Formats: sequence, C-alpha cells, structure tokens
Amino acid sequence: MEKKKLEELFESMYRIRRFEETMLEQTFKGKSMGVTHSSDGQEAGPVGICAHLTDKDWIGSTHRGHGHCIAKGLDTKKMMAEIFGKSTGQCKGKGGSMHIADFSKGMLGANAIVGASIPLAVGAALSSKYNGTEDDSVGVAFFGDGATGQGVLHESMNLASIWKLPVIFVCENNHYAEATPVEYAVSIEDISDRAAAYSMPGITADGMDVFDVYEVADEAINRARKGEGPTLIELKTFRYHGHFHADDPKKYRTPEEDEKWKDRDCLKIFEEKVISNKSMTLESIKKIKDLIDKEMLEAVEFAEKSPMPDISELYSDVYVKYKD
Ligand SMILES: Cc1ncc(C[n+]2csc(CCOP(=O)(O)OP(=O)(O)O)c2C)c(N)n1
Ligand SMILES: [Mg+2]
Repeated sequence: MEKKKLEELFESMYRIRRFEETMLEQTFKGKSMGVTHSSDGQEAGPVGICAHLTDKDWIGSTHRGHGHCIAKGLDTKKMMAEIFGKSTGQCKGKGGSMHIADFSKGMLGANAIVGASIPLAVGAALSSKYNGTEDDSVGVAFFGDGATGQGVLHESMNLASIWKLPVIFVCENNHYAEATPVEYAVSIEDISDRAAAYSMPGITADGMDVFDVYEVADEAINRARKGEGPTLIELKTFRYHGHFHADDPKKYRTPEEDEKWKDRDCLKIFEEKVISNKSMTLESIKKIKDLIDKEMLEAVEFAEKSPMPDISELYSDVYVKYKD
C-alpha cells in the first residue's frame, strides 16, 4: 500500500478515536443534546470499508454512527456542533448524534432504528442499477449484530440477491446488543454464514485490523461495481465503552474480556505493522496525531461558540413542501 493511503487510513482511524473520546468528555459535561453512543474500538471497520468509496457511493449508518460519518468524510466541527444541538451543526442542530446525515458526501444518515440503515442502502443500490452504466455507485449498509434479528435484514438481503444489486451488507459484530451477548441472541457463530441463505458471498474479517477489512471490502465493492451483486461482510469487533454514555459495561462484561480486545486495538495493530515493516515512521504518526488533537480542540470551540437554532426555525426542514 502506498504511503499516502497508509497515512489516510491512520488519520481517519485516529480522527474517529479522538472524536469519540472528546465527544464523550463533552457529553459528561452536559454539552450533548441527548444520549451518545461511542464507537471507539470499532474504528478499523468504517475506515477499511469507506477507503474504497467516493462521495457518489451511499452508506446507511446506525445509532453508533460517528465513525461511519468521519470515515465518509464529514466535517468534525459540524458533527460536534450537531451533537451540541447548535445551528451550525451538520443538520442545523435538529438531528443530534443519532441523525447526522450529509447527502453531498453520500451519507444517508445515522439512524436510531435498529436495522433501518439496511433498506436505505438497498434502495440506493437499486437506484444505481436503475441508472444503468452511467452510475457505478454502490450502497453500503452498516448495522450491528443486534440488527441481524430484524426481519428487514432478511427481506433486504433476499431482494438484493434476486435483483443482483450493488450493495454490501456490513455487520459490525461487537459481540453485544445493549447488554445482550451475541451468543445469547444469534444462533450461529459467524454471522457471515447467513449469506448462504441468500446465495451471496459471506465473509468474516478481523474488525480490529484495518488491512484485513480493507482487503475484504476491496473484493466485495469491486464485485458490486461490476454488477455481480451483493456481499455480506461480518467484522468481529468490540466497543470499548458502554452501549451509550451512561451505561456501565462492567455490569455485563468482565475486565479480562475488555483487556483481550484492547490488546488488539486497531491503532496499536496498525502502528506495530507500519513501524516494523518501515512503511511509516514514528514522526509521521506523531504529526498526524498532533494535527487531529488540534482539530478536536477546534471542533469543541466551534460547537461551544455557535448559537442555538432560532425559535423561528422550529418548523423549517421538518415537513416536505409539496410543489403544485
Ligand atoms: C427497532 C428497534 N428496536 C430496539 C431499539 C433499542 N435499541 C437501540 S440500540 C439497540 C442494540 C443494538 O445492538 P447492535 O445492533 O448490536 O448495535 P451496537 O449497539 O452493538 O452497535 C437496541 C435494542 C431500537 N432503537 N430500534
Ligand atoms: Mg452490537
């Protein structure tokens, strides 16, 4: 992989990590409008997948959506302001953490309804197919292990398969849905095995290793662009914090389990690899970290200083205006 690409992958993962840490600090200070779900620990997934996408490709996201937004190129200042409920936010402060969307970047939205990203991405893939050869865009649905019990996943996978739609189903299996362990709620060990029922390829990747995710995504996205249909990718991963900011994971996870995953932290794995094979230096890594750390301070300052939406804005952008 060329140096520029390596730097981009690291920058994006580190940006997500620092955004989530900063966002949580701010939530605990009472700055966030509503609950927040941190995705730290899971950074390699969105980054390894979105590294293959352009602004013309569409993604659907979840309640744990900040990482998907950042990997798809959304602006961290506007994201932070959105979480603070400010008028300068990505959705003018009316969406909050769980409803950040940016159609100009192909980001269909974070989504509070478990499983709801899935038909949106399938719909985007259908429009790509409908547009014919001038459009080779793909749809990517991010969803959690908890969403695999939703009927809509199975309806969507079946439809995508029979219509050979350019869509990639990405299950971020972080081993818990709220406090429910995946073994309790899902009847198989590898969720990717579900793909066989819809005659599409299914593959499990190491969701803590961005290189593994990148490789698996490359193949699936190329297949989709070539008109060969959908793929199900399962990423085995782990969220470092609770389900949402006020949830204490110690109530249902052991310290040993947390340590086991943190030992395989995606930033650590990345740094060890690129330093040992001399494809990046410690200085270049530090340079990126310094840049992002500064970006986070600026994002908080921007959000802090921005005004709340004006009361006159209460009903704007809420209802669609019908044209005669
Ligand atoms: C349709 C629906 N059912 C239940 C909920 C409540 N809920 C929010 S997140 C969540 C767990 C989701 O787990 P998972 O899909 O594994 O995603 P993770 O939180 O692990 O990223 C549940 C049950 C919801 N938001 N929507
Ligand atoms: Mg989960």
